[in-house]
Amino acid sequence: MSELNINGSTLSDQEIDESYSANNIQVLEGLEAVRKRPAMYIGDISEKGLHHLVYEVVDNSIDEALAGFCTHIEVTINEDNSITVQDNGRGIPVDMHEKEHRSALEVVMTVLHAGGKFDKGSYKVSGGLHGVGVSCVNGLSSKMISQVFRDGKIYQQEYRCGKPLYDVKEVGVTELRGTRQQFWPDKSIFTTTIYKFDILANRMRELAYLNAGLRISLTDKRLDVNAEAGIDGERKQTFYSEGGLRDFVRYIDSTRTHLFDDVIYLNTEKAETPIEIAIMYNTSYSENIHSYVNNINTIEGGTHLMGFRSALTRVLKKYAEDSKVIEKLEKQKVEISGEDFREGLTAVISVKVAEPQFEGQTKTKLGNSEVAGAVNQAVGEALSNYLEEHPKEAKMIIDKVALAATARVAARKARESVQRKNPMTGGGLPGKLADCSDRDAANCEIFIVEGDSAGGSAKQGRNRHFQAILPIRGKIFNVERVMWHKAFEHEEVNNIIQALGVRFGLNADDTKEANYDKLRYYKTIIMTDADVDGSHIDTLLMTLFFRYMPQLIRDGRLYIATPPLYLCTKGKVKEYCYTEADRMRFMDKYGDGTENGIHTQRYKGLGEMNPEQLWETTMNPETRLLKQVTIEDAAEADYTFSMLMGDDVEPRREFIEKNATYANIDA
Ligand code: 0RA
Repeated sequence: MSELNINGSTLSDQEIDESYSANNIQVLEGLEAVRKRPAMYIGDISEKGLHHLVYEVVDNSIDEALAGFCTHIEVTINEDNSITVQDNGRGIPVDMHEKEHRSALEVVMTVLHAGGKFDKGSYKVSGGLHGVGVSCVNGLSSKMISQVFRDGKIYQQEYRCGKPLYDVKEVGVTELRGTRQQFWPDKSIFTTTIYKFDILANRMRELAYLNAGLRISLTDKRLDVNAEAGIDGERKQTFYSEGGLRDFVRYIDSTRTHLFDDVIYLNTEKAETPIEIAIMYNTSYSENIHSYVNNINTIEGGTHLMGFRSALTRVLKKYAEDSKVIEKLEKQKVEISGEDFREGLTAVISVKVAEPQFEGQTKTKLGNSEVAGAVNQAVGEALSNYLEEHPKEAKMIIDKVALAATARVAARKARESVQRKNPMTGGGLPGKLADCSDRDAANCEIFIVEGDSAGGSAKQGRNRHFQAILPIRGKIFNVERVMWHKAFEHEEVNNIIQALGVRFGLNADDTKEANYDKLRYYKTIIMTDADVDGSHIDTLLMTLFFRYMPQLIRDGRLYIATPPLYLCTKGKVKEYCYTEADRMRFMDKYGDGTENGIHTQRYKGLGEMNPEQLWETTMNPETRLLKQVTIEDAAEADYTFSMLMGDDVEPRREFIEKNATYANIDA
């Protein structure tokens, strides 16, 4: 057993345990449960769960900001991959807790769900996706140190795996005010304990937009990690937004062409529900609504979104009627549907709900029925006012709605005539598809393969029982730049959709939702060359899935195959290397420092491998490496896709320069 050094005296783990009272042991059992079933509390124990620890701790500081006492939160990734979160709030109370006979700080840190117990005045609105509180983080950390700066003093308590090492004590004086938490995620619990700057930065940016006026800084002190990202010394980014959601929609839409420059904005309270909404119209054809409840991204939507949509439709419909646009459309036998009002709309909706009921598969769907009415009313008022005061912009919106309706009806007619000629409904599969024999989708996977020749190798190399191959010709077209229905006129896109068995536009109200009831494969695997063109095709395909079949990504069914970059040979030893680092390791292991003696074959294309090699390296489930595509942050993904695929060249070039993996080897 390890020994711990506290204040110069050395205590064994056993002594630490024994120095605690009976009522403490009960608490320890609480955190033991967290350690036994971590995934139940923080979702998972992979990279995602690891980063959620930071969000839990930051959420406590956000609550203090929402209560009006904290303006600045500093998050630091330390050199040893521990995390420090420091705020300038009132500091967690340290006085004796009457019932528990110990410091309030200790209760907060060691009792599950004790987070907001002392704060009777204001309700706790944040609390993370899982809302488990900081004690959970403590339980999942091999070490944690809490410091409170209050009344000129520094108070401190330290923990191992959630167990306090000593009572809260004074350790010094300070002029600061606030709370400082440092934790070391337990290596025996998490599959990785290496933090990623970009993942934390995305969430901190989002939080800064969602909480106008709050400054959040993120510092990475790991010099080696920074050097790899091409940064000399410490890396620091500060997130601050004066305009809140107004700035957020501008950020999301920054690489799209605006229909007009205004942001339609409201910030109000209805039925004791704070509601903040920002809306922008752009010339694209997609609808992008990002909704939040208590700073949590509600990807499954819910009552707040329903209220928003119904107010938007109601107000715009009324405006279209009053301006005789509807009459004109009716003469052309075009009826407007709800979705027409949302084409080219980007919106962020943020509500704060005292007792949120989260429903749905991922518990990210708001269920509180009273919120629908509140949002409906707030949006109705604000939007009517805006349209009344801005007739020029109002006309632009209505013209766009009319165009969307006309195009949608024309597209449906075209689609119906195609369907009649070539009935898809009877299971007509694309001619290029080499299907698998198993009919149970749960067992099956489809490879979308770049190029006919690689497609040929894949067909020969595959296990035809459960692996289907669909070759596609080079670059599919960019769905980000065209009206929604245009994609269906494109042969390669149609082949993919038909092969997958996903259906569109079959709902009664002709909505854009895809229907996955007849999905034919549980895994869709994109397989392209390991070069710049291959990456481009990956991106085009991911754009298609993100914009048209996002549920497939959310369900974890989209993957990218990883063909090896090199085959390294030294005598009889052969190794496939999937990264530059793999190759360096091989060199270190087998080289004599000069690279002579070692043979390196660089695979640029899938076609350079024979069917057996392709199976062995890239397709065999036993040995292959698949990258799962995820949407951790929908707003950021929205921004990234519109930036990568949109009209603006400069941000795209910067992004590629920063993220290119192939640049150095293909140069
Ligand atoms: C409850 C009451 C008070 C402060 C806090 C909670 C508090 C909690 C956290 C967690 C991270 N940072 C925090 N800052 C403050 C203060 C009550 C009082 O001083 O009257």
